[in-house]
Amino acid sequence: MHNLLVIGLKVVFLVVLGFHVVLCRGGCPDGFTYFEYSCYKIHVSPELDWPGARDACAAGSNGSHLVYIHSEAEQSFLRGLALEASAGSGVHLWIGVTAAVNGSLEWLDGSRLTYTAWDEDGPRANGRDCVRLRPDKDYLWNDRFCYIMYGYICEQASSSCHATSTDFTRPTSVGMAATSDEYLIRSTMTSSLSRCSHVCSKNEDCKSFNYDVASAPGKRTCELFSAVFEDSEMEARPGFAYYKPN
Ligand SMILES: [Ca+2]
Repeated sequence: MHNLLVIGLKVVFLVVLGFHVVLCRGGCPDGFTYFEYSCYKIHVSPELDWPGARDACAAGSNGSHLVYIHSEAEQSFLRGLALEASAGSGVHLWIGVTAAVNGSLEWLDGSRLTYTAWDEDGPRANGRDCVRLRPDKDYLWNDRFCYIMYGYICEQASSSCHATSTDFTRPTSVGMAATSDEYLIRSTMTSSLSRCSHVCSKNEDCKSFNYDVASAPGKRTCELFSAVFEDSEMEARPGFAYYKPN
């Protein structure tokens, strides 16, 4: 009976361990959903005006912001997440697009809209300085007055569970097209390419790194790897450049 208890505890321990590893994959906090190196959370309530939603997201960790949508894949992922989160109730959701001083719409970080998914109306402007995903139009984009109260989507960079330097030598596998000897070991926000390169050079386990060249300066993701990826695999990552230190 005693032995059975010990075996039982070992099984529980292994299950907990396995669960932990699954949680680490993608490196998203509880309540967030991982997709292509970002973590997303939809807030259905309380509904907020656009500035309120912006501030609520910015209060989060790891460079959290109102969501930026840069591809058809990301738009499609968010549509699915919105359908799940609103469970058919059809909540409108603010995203991180607003009008600049000159009136043109841009991302919250000042970058241009390189990808858009407007509904058939938009953008209409005329004081509609903020942008929502509208459930009645398949979560396509629609510009709205910023004072209207809607739900919202926050996004932040995913990070490895082993993000501290003491844990640096413990690789965390990520769900990209990786073979068993290819690991993401750390993902962090960084200010520049040289900073990312410096961080890699200071860690003997860092064999190569990815640097996000699409985001605004100061909000770029630096991903360090413990093993070398093939260039062809890195090219599958839009907006990132792959580097191998000398
Ligand atoms: Ca994004």
